[in-house]
Amino acid sequence: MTTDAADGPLAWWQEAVFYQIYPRSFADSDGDGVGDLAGIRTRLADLAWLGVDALWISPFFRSPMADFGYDVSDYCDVDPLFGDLADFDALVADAHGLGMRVVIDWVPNHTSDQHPWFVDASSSRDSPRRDWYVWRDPTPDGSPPNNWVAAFDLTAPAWTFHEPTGQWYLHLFESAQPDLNWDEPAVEAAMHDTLRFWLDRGVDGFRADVVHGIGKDPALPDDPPEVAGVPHCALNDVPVTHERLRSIRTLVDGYPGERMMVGEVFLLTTEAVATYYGHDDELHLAFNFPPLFAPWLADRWRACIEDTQAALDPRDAWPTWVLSNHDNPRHRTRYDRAAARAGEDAATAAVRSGARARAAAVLLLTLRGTPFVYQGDELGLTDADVPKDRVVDPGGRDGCRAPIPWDATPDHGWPTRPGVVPWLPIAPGADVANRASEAADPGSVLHLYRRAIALRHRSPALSRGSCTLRDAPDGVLAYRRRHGDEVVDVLVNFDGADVTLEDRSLLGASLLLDSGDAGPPAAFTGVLGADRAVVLRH
Ligand code: ISL
Repeated sequence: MTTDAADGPLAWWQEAVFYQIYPRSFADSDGDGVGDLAGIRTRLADLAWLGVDALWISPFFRSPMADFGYDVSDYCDVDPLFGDLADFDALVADAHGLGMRVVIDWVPNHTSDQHPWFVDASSSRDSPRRDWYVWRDPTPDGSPPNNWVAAFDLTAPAWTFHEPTGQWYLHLFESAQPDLNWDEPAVEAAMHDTLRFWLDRGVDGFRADVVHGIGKDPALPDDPPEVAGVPHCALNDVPVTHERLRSIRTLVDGYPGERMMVGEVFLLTTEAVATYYGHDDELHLAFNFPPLFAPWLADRWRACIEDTQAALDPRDAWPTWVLSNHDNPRHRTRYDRAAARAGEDAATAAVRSGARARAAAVLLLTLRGTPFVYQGDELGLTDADVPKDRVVDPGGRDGCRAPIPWDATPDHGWPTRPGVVPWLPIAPGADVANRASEAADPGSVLHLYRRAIALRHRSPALSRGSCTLRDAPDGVLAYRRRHGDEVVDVLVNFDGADVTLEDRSLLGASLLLDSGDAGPPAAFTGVLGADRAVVLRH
């Protein structure tokens, strides 16, 4: 299967490499053990050095932090924990000065229960804002209005009974995150205003949280029994959402400078995700979850690429690729855990774990579509081991949210005030796997990311060319990227043994990048090393 090369000019967000910042864990400027906006500013030069083009910053808005910022109590202000609006403006100005765009999170499906809108709505059944949220009367037997399951605790209903006013309210996530009712025009208008607020401040776009949730079937029907136990947020998929996304698209496109929206469409097939691009009139980009959850197996990745081409190409929709984010174990940890379950012993894991993570980096940065690097993956981090008494997230997602180790000092760049420790423990291996040590080592995974990003930027075939899957031996994924006369082959060996390729046409091709090597580019010998990915040019 081939995807045609893009002809006309691409938008910046199609050619960009994005970098996700989880601000609590990125860099701390004031010693309270939680990262902040001023901390991010001190590290922008490091990100420019890495070569990323755009930052997606997870929520820093006012929040009681029941879901670490995904429970917003004021969409138009910075939580004091992270700084203030002046810090944000300075951050955007500095990032722009370094040639990097800034995309911020937008959480339209739900607010915090401390948001003045919900405080008002829950004050009385007669509140003028009552219908800004989804309320239902008690059922005769006292059970919740339907069988929808909330995220995180799959035994918990997506409903909480509000004693003072005698009705249930809907929440696809925690009870502290009531769902907004987008059927109410005032809600849509108020949420549009929050977009304008940040667009006027100069953001380049938004990552829209659970954006497929902003339409609900008004009948609120039970989920079918065959998906019992699946949270409703992974199932909610109704036509009215598309209408709302078209209005949002018109608003965003109405601003100069190619503003954009990448949506988190947490649906579990690429086919369903693709519909949220509309016909170039809904989301500019959508996250595609099957590759994020795919195991490290050549045939599974081949299927992910085929499915993406089949679903997106007919719409001229531009793919995204994500290996890790703040909600899931880092890819290195996921692949290691799967290998351990399959019987990989510790000695083998010590060799293969890092090599797999490096090969995955080359895969991520050579596919057709916009790659998103999650902070710390460029250091080859694994998840932190978070002891039970330090788990703070309702979804248990603490391991991938560990603070970024900046150097080899005992506090790894997180000096804190007396009596304070960083909000989560740092991942293992930080004496070596830290920014400063890796920056000084040309063989580090950090330098591999930097080389891969630079290669992508200077190669039209990689940044915008067509992608054709090719035949390959078992355990190897092969694809050819082409733009004009430039032809680039990518080979990824998912197995722990060397493979001799029968395709002699690749012999002598110049080796542009080798995941296992820091050395100068050489010629390809025809042998693909264990757990390696290579990029070749004819
Ligand atoms: O975290 C998950 C699995 O561990 C997902 O189900 C996740 O809840 C889903 O991708 C939606 O995530 C987004 O919205 C949540 C928030 O907790 C996540 O951090 C955010 O990425 C609610 O706002």
